[in-house]
Amino acid sequence: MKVKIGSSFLELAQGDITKQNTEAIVNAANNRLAPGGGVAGAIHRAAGPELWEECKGLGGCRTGEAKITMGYKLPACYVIHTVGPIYSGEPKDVILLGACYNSSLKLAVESGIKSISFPAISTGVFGYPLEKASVVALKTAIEFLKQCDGIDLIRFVLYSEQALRIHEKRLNELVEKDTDIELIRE
Ligand code: AR6
Repeated sequence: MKVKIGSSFLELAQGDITKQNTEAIVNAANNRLAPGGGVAGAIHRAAGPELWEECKGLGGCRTGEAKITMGYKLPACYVIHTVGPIYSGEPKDVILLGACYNSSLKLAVESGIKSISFPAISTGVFGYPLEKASVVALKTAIEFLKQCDGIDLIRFVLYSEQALRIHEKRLNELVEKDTDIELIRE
């Protein structure tokens, strides 16, 4: 599914984030920026050991913030590492998850990156329910594209078909409510 917001595109795809050819991919990292399980493990394996070598020198990353590295053996030139909240059910979850998307996109623009792929941050090991996280992710990305024209493409890469369906449902709801979002039929 693909939509247009101003002159930028936002799309949803099912797949593996390590295979994406956008200029940057986003890593759902931990505070140490160490290789872990899930997306982080897959990204570090595909990028090779140099990625961890570079991460070691960055002094970690606070929850909701973002850091950038090279992509090494990945098809993407850059990895933007952001640390999602561990789901608590409190209002701060929404603020911190939104901050992850915002700080990653801001860092991308500052770095001259025009296309970026995101996984569903915090929805694995960190336990954020997909239904709730998808609303925060999509609304934050759409709001960013409306306010800033530095990014041409945001791709959400969902690992499972169920995660893709949830995001499609949410995005369809947003398209219906907001005339600034144009559905692209391919
Ligand atoms: N491509 C795209 N999505 C994926 C992939 C992949 N290759 N692999 C898993 N997912 P998680 P978190 C989905 O746990 O919840 C790590 O150990 C997965 O199905 O990777 O933010 C870190 O080091 C889920 O929907 O990230 C941290 O300690 C989503 O990606 C911690 O886990 C996020 O799952 C971060 O936890």
